[in-house]
Amino acid sequence: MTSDHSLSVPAEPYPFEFAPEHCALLMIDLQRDFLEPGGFGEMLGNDVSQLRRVIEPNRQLLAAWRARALPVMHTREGHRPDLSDLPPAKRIRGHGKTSIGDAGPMGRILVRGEAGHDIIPELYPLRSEPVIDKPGKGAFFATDLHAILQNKGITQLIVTGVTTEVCVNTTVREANDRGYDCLVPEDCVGSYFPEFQTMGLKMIKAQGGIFGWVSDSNSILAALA
Ligand code: C5J
Repeated sequence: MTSDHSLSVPAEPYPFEFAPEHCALLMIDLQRDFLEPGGFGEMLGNDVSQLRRVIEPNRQLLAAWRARALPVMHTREGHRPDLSDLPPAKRIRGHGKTSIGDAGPMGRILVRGEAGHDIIPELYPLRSEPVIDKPGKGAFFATDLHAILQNKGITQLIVTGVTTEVCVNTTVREANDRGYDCLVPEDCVGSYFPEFQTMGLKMIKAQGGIFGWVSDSNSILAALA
């Protein structure tokens, strides 16, 4: 796709107008430890089915972006194996028995290079798709994401992934402050907690779209068709 034509997606609080070639699909933290049965998320007592329902709509959106050679980026939350980029406050937060860097069911928890830290096979990045390793919840903090987006002329983002109220919301807020328009398809983002899913989406679209827009994958796919 080479022209700068604009498409319109029905969304809340009002339609999202976007130019596909300037709009990246940004997939947040679709990592094995968060989504897979037997991973760290489930070990903590979370119901991973609440997150796994996002896999199929994300797969369809990813296929559509790839089919049109549009920009796709992925993020992973995690830390260096020596934990030198892990703030002590983050390590001890929650006073759990197991914390970041400890041995978990799929390797050391949230450590780069470990099996659980990697992206689920269903949505695995292509070699051509940048993977942003982020130490925080937001994808812009201590990463080169902003530079990569600027270099590619990207001004709009479709933000998907997990979890809605934590890394998705933080990233949307960071992106909004940097001047990006963000659209969040509600079926492509997930939370272990249904009430946070609802409120996380409401917070984005409230007050005239204070952080962005909310829609769904079918509406985006229909606009692209
Ligand atoms: C993400 C988290 N990815 N909930 N992390 O949301 O700690």
